[in-house]
Amino acid sequence: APIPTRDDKFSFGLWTTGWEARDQFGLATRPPLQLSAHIRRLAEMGAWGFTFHDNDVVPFDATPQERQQIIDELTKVTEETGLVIEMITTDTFAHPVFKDGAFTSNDRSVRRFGLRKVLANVDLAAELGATTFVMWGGREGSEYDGSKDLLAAHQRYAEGIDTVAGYIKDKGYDLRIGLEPKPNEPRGNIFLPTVGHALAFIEKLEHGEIVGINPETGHEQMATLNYTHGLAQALWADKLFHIDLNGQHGPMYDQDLVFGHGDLISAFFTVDLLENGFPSKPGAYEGARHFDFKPSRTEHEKGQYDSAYANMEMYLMLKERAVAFRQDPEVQEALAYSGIEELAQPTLGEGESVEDLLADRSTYEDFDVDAAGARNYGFVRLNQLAMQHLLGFR
Ligand code: GLT
Ligand code: MN
Ligand code: MN
Ligand code: MN
Repeated sequence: APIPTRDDKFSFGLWTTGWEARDQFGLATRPPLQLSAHIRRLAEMGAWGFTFHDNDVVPFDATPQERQQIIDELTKVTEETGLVIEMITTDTFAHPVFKDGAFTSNDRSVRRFGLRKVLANVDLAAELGATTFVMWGGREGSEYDGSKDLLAAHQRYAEGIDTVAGYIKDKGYDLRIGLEPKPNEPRGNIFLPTVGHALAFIEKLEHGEIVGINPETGHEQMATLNYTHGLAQALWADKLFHIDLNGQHGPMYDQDLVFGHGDLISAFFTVDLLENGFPSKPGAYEGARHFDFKPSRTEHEKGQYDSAYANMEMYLMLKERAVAFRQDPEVQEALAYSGIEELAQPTLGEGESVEDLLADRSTYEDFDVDAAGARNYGFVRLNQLAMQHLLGFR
């Protein structure tokens, strides 16, 4: 199998490999990883970067001195390993103070505290050279529809994001915000549940130009949505600022499996899009290939790192398959047969007006709908060719 290198731009959240596997029903099954050793190990495995929440490294109640000490250690090991801190995020979900949210809590004093916590980490992100600031509002939501003024909640959410974005601009930081959608868990219903909701929300912001999204594979799939389509719409909107790759088996609790260990066919087409681009707009995605997974609770230290490595290996195996798929002459022929290139042709001709269209009898009055309805698109054959590549039979 292919071996990951830094050129592959793989990145891990420290909360992923480092998850101690404490869950709703059970205690942690493994001890915390030591910060520097953890980062060194990721570097040795071929990762390019890492990301973290403030409280993945600095305890919630640390004194300013303790905080600085930890950040110094982090900076030192980052320099030593040459890894990139490409993204930073803030934990606004673990502490009880955030049980009703940070930006949309009914309690105004909590919202003001939440803003302060986030702004402190925006400064840290800029200081450490991160270019993306992810905001996953896992506690922004409700269990009971009557427990919120739902209009005010959206206004407060927008106010919060705009305050952070405005601060980034005022400070001149080279930083963009990536909102991370999720439909539910931990809240019964989370605000900004899907890529589509988040994209629409951004349009209403005052500083929306530096706000985009960080879609996670499993989160879209929990909502029964197609992750690759979500990425495509975000790319079309120039809003794909970051990605969280992982694995999920359809609508159930958030599994955070290794990338490709859930819906493998979907993962194949995700990699196809990220590596090959669109047929009408080829080219690879330039951002980090960032994994947000959890080593299963059955795994101990060796299994934690084996799981991290498996994400990179899965991605590279799928990349090899996806590139071969696109280069295969028989696939190219099947793509042409399917009319995929024709989709890139504007529906109206150059300079053609609606009046021209209305006057063109061949489009309607004389159009042979039965002949057009009898067309074979060959999508199944095309997909079967993809499966042959995916399974290594071509
Ligand atoms: C938490 C969540 C992830 C988010 C992280 C960023 S926190 O682990 O489950 O999906 O990406 O805040
Ligand atoms: Mn998840
Ligand atoms: Mn995530
Ligand atoms: Mn997660």
